[in-house]
Amino acid sequence: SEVQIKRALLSVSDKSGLVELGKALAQRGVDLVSTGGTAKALRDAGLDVRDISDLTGFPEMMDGRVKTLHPKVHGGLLAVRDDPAHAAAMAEHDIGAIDLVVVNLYPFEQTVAKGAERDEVIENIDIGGPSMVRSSAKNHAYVTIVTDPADYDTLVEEMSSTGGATTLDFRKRMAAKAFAATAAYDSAISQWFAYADQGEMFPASRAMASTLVSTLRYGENPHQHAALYVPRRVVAKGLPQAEQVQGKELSYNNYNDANAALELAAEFAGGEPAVVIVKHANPCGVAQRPTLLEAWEEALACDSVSAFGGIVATNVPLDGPTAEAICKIFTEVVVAPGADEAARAAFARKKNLRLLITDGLPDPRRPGVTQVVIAGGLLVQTRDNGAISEADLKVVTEREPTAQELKDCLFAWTVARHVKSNAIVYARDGATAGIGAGQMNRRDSSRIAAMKAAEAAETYEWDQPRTIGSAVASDAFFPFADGLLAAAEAGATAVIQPGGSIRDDEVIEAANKAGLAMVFTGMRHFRH
Ligand code: 93A
Repeated sequence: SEVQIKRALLSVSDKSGLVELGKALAQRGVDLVSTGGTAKALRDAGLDVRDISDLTGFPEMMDGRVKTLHPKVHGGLLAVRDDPAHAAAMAEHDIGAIDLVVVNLYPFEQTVAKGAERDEVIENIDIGGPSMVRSSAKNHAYVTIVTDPADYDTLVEEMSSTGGATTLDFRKRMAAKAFAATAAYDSAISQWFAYADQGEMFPASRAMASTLVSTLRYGENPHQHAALYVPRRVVAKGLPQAEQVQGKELSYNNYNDANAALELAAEFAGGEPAVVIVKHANPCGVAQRPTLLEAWEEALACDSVSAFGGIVATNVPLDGPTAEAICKIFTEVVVAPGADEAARAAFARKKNLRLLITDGLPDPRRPGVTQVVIAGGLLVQTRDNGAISEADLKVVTEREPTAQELKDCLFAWTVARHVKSNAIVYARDGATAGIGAGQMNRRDSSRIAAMKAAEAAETYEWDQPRTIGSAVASDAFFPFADGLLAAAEAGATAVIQPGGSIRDDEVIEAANKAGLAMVFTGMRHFRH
């Protein structure tokens, strides 16, 4: 099963390692044949090489589009040498066998990545190269295909140990790698065709091609298997890049929840200290205050029952007093862009608490894609990185929101986009007062949020729930007035929502009657 290498066809865009390989082959007396640029590189290094036009009897033409697409090439690659009929065809048409093919392709992905114009991208779709790769890989019983410069050394070693041949085992391995390379190449091309007009999606979805970081003990449930991957191109640093200072290994659910907390904390990057407490991927308390300790206490007060066993993220480095306070309740994970000595010392007493220090905060507005596997398919979409500013808000009620109401509206809105739909978030003075998540109708979410606020008032012995005088955010429009009225009943005085329901008029009228101030964002933030 060893095949002696007598003739090699070299045609490479990435010319690294080419000359060394050429020399090694020449030393073994291999007949070298090459395409234009590759032949020139070999000749410049003083090697004897034949032009492909010599072999085909045709010049390289049409700007190089047709160089190696010729029966003299593909006959030499595809012939079953032990088959008398194939051997006869070779003889009849004067086709010489090619034993080794060294090819790497036009740099399609690199051309896209550098932002080239459409014509240049199209020109970098390699046709002749993949054809040779596939012909040789198919016929690996006789032909050796090498597509990766990293394998040149192995090839030379293989030939040294066999007296200038390759083994079937080696050819098989290289063929498998070759088909993987052409498959990846074509998939990059097909994605570009699908997304070329959507700019950001192509590089982001290519970035999803991932590398394994570690397997996890189990998935969402103990009978499920799980692993953590990172994309080949990291767009935003997050948990996989964080330093775990202490605590047990993170579980699948820990990663999922801690990420939800981190992504929401990141919304407050550069602002006053903020604390996010997450349970089951939903925030159960969020607050922003002049000090981190105050922010923690306010966030905790929103739903101290749910905060038990929660995940905490902050937008600023942790300090000692905050760490001491967090340690008072059972916390699974704490994520922050830093922690001072006092904070680290406080957490060190809680052996099981997982403390993660991130390298900054991920940009919430970064491009990217999310994906969901469905039966028989894969749903891919761009990230929900849309954002509104105060200028985009449209006041739709008779009463304008006060400056404080507007501030609370925007805070509630920021939190709401991180809450599973249907999302209702009450906020007052930069802290959530009640969060209703994941209900199948908006009215139930409203009620749950108000109920949480009432429970908090009871726990903390406040005279009234913090929904009184709050702003309420809804991730999607109120389809009926009832959800809005439930919020008014709970004491909200301002409302922020996308608007766009066919019953907007009814909803606005109800808001006016209840004396509410309401703003429309024009942007929906479903999170299912
Ligand atoms: O333009 S092609 O699709 N048509 C061809 O016939 C062909 N033959 C080789 N591209 C072709 N190639 C590619 O040219 C190879 O895959 C390689 O990437 C490149 C090497 O060209 P040169 O030797 O001129 O640098």
